[in-house]
Amino acid sequence: MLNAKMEKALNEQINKEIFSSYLYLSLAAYYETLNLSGFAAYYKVQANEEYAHAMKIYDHVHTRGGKVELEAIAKPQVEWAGALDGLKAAFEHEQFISKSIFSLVDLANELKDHSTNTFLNWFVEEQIEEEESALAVVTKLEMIGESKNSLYLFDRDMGKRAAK
Ligand code: OFO
Repeated sequence: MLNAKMEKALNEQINKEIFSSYLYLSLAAYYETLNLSGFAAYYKVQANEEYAHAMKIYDHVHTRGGKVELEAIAKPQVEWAGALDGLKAAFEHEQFISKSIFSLVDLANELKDHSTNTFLNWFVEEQIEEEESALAVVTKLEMIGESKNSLYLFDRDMGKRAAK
């Protein structure tokens, strides 16, 4: 049975993951306006992954006899200062999500909730990957600088991202 504190914190994380999905869909829509369809496709895939993260937690709450209570999802940012700014914002957001996952692990430790602790291992690993890939695309776009040809090729590569 889930401790009430853990249940509340997991519900909050469901909200954060769905917000992440919403944020990345908003970022995808922004890249459509820049005619960067590969970037847009990349963040549409990311948006679906975030929804899947929320559903993993949703399932865990039910498996442990808890109750899922959905809250309102905040409006995400809709404009960025350019292609690079959007990628940097995504990296910052992933760092924020990592901190949130680490707090959940701390809470699971404090409550001696071993099953949630084990469940969260997947998220800890996932955040390493999420931060790494978010930073990798920032670094690549910084290397490209003002080169339109390279941006064209990078956009094409971004569009090749497949769902996990
Ligand atoms: Fe759910 O990992 Fe990104 O936010």
